[in-house]
Amino acid sequence: VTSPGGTDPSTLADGVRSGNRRAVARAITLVESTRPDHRADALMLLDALLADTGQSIRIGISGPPGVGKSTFIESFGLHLVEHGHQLAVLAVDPTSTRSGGSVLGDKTRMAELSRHPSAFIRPSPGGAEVGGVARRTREAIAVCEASGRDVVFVETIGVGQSEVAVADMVDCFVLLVAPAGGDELQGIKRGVMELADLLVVTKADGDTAPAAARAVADHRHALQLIRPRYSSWRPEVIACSAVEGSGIDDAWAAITRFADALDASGELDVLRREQSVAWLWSELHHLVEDRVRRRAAVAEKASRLEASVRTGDLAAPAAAAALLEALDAVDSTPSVR
Ligand SMILES: Nc1nc2c(ncn2[C@@H]2O[C@H](COP(=O)(O)OP(=O)(O)OP(=O)(O)O)[C@@H](O)[C@H]2O)c(=O)[nH]1
Ligand SMILES: [Mg+2]
Repeated sequence: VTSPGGTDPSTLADGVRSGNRRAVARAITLVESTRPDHRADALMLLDALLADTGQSIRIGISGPPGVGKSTFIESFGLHLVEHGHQLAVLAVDPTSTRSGGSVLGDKTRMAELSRHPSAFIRPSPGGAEVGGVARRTREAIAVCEASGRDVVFVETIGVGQSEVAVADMVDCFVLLVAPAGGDELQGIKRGVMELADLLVVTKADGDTAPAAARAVADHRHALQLIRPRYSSWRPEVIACSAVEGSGIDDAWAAITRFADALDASGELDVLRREQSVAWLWSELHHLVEDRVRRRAAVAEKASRLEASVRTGDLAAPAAAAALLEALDAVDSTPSVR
């Protein structure tokens, strides 16, 4: 049995655990593969790595296009690796929907970080929808942790459901916001604000410094109206200039305080357990969906039912129940192949 790199899963697991970059890259390619035989290998790999996962701090980084995510990750990331951390940067966006380009397209903005031996940067796999990319990102996090990374960034563009998907797989969700307040603040969806454990106002330098200071005050005020997600942590707002390097250490200090507070209260443990259970169910959901698509007869029925649901001729729950029945029928028929 061989994986995309021509290595069997247990050898690949050894390579990952030893921190070998090529092994890590190949392991992530394996978990991202949609081929059923690769999937079997990926499950063996993940099982072999399980005992070595969970020890990193997982940080989600989100924000609207152009807010300064890539620049922040470069400067924050360099700060961390210079302080001895082993960093991984993963992205959750379907590259096709990105205006500014994927993490890979950002190599110029993350030039120094991407060359640093203590940083591992992995672009988002292209072509897939958010759900599919998020599904594999959890597994990529596990691979990175097993390879000895103690800080994992998961970057997502702040435009859709991807924030929720990312917030569901990280410990700390950092939302980057532009140096603008007042009415413009309304532009940030309340639902996204509610996910944030830390708000970072970017570009707190030069001409935009005064606006950044006002934005900090406005966001602090706005956050008071939001019910905190944890009893041990109230979301904080800081200002930061990736260009001047100011606020970068504040960001790390806030994240470590967050992690310590949640750890002490036991909420971090609860969060991760709940995330694992949610992962189980979302994976099962995907597996059933995969199965529907792979059984030609059922897939055909699925597109017909989908059309009826779309036109309003059939209710979605009825269509779903009919598909599950069709799947059962196919699966209980002895295969001719
Ligand atoms: N003055 C100033 N400009 C910044 C700062 N951070 C980013 N910028 C500028 O803002 C622009 C967008 O920065 P990016 O880091 O590419 O933003 P992004 O959020 O990654 O953008 P997308 O990948 O397109 O979503 C660039 O022109 C940066 O040079 C900062 O701290 N200060
Ligand atoms: Mg970017």
